[in-house]
Amino acid sequence: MNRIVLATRNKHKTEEIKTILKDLRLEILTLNDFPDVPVLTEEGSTFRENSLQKAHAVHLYTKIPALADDSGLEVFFLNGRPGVISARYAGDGATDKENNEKLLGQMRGVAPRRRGAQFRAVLTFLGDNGTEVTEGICPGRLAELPRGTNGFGYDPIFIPDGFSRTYAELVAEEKNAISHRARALAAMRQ
Ligand code: ITT
Repeated sequence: MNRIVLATRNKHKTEEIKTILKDLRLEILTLNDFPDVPVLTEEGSTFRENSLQKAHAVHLYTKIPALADDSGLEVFFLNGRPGVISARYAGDGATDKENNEKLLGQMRGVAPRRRGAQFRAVLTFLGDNGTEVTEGICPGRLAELPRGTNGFGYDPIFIPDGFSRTYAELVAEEKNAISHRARALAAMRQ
């Protein structure tokens, strides 16, 4: 069976990617299988740069085809922030709750029609035959208050288009049918 390694330390991403790819005959390893891989630094100014960097670093170390995901939430009212710094918006080591609170605080009083946002995921697959990069976007808007307990990150405050529930109120199958990550993975399958 072919093997790939996911170049992420985010267990929620890992779970989503494994679920979405479960029909493929593929052994999916994670960085838990390679405890000595150095911490991946993210110094790029774009999702694409960071995604490439993570895939390269892990492939170099493991010699196994690597799949990296760099992703984040882009809020139009904030000119695309938090964007590439989504994971550490409220500071290094910030919790999801702190990031959500900072963002909702900045959006307090902003009218519903100006709360548009999108999630973006840029995936890099780096294998023996070269590099593939794909992108997926899920458009939506920010909620006024957090709702729901599923998922991770900004899920409780993001309402995808076509829904009145937040990502965190969707069950995994619903999120995985429409998410930015699922769309980028669908493109990667091609
Ligand atoms: P790796 O770099 O190890 O993959 P990370 O969590 O640091 O893990 P990123 O730098 O790509 O990954 O940051 C992504 C952040 O964007 C993540 O921590 C969340 O805050 C947010 N995010 C991305 N996808 C999300 C999703 O599906 N739901 C909620 N938040 C998401």
